[in-house]
Amino acid sequence: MKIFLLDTYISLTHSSLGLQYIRGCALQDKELNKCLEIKIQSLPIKFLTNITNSKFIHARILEEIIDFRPDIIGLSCYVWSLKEFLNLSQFLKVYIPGVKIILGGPEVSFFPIAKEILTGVPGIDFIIMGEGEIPFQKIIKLLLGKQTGSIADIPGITFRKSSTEIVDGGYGEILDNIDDIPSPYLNGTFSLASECILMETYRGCLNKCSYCSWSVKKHRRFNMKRIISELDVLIDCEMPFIYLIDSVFGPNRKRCEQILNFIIQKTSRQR
Ligand code: B12
Ligand code: SF4
Repeated sequence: MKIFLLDTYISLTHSSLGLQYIRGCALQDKELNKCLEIKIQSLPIKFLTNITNSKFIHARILEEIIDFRPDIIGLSCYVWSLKEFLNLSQFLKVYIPGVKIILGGPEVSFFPIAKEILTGVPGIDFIIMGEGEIPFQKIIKLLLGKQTGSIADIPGITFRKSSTEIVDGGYGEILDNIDDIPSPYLNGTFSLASECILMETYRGCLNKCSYCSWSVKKHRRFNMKRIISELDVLIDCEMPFIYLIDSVFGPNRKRCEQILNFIIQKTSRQR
């Protein structure tokens, strides 16, 4: 089975961390590893925004996806890309008959939006709300026939049961131990051609501000050894920007100092 995962970036070129995480977790499953080919592509958002205006740009994006002949396409939706992806999905369904389209990402992680999309956009098959690592692995297993049951048995998948009924899967299971997610920086699957690398040292936020989407995520930390190893690799390959994407930098002073001290020591040795 072939899966094409697509993300967008705004300015600096980078390879999506979310998609690398969900690919890593899917391929970690021994059964899936044997029969899955997953390609990740990140496009500048300008490409997609031009879709409606320029048939040429449109064709170039489609060509790469069509040539890959995916069975499933996963689109990573943020506030800046949802409209464009919904647009693109209509064409993908026409050019790749039978392809299943799965949406994920923060912009589709709320039920009213997920329901509106499934009601109004026939090209979309499934929406995964919240963290994607476990629900993505499970839905792929089911679609491949490697797991019995039905889509409704997998928490976290919102889908169209019939032309009039949409099932709200709510939020799916999350990993308690986020170190179980393979690091794309340590296993060499990230693109060295990127200008910017995203790095997560923990998930969620210790503060619980009611208006913020971060506050509903459970707080979990990556192991310090892993963080230091990732920094080591990224500094060695002279990554121009390492973007720390944590909700707040420094809620834990000791961890903060460990990270900063490592960066200072490592970079001063290299000068
Ligand atoms: C890096 C970043 C940026 C970068 C750009 C990134 C890029 N692609 O070019 C910069 C700094 C430019 C940026 C800008 C903005 N950003 Co920003 N940014 C982020 C940040 C810090 C990291 C994203 C990330 O990689 N996370 C790590 C991965 C692991 O998590 P994830 O992306 O959520 O992915 C998980 C799930 O969502 C899901 N998933 C994701 N994709 C898919 C796809 C499939 C198929 C599946 C199944 C699952 C799935 O599984 C993943 C693993 O669990 C997030 C906050 C955060 N920490 O997440 C905000 C965030 C994405 N940004 C946000 C916002 C609002 C903005 C701005 C609009 C802010 C502003 N007012 O200017 C601007 C955009 C400006 C514009 N021009 O449009 C919001 C988006 C909210 C939304 N509904 O989309 C976020 C969530 C922050 C927040 N909590 O408010 N941003
Ligand atoms: S990220 Fe900021 S706004 Fe959101 S819960 Fe944490 S402290 Fe509050």
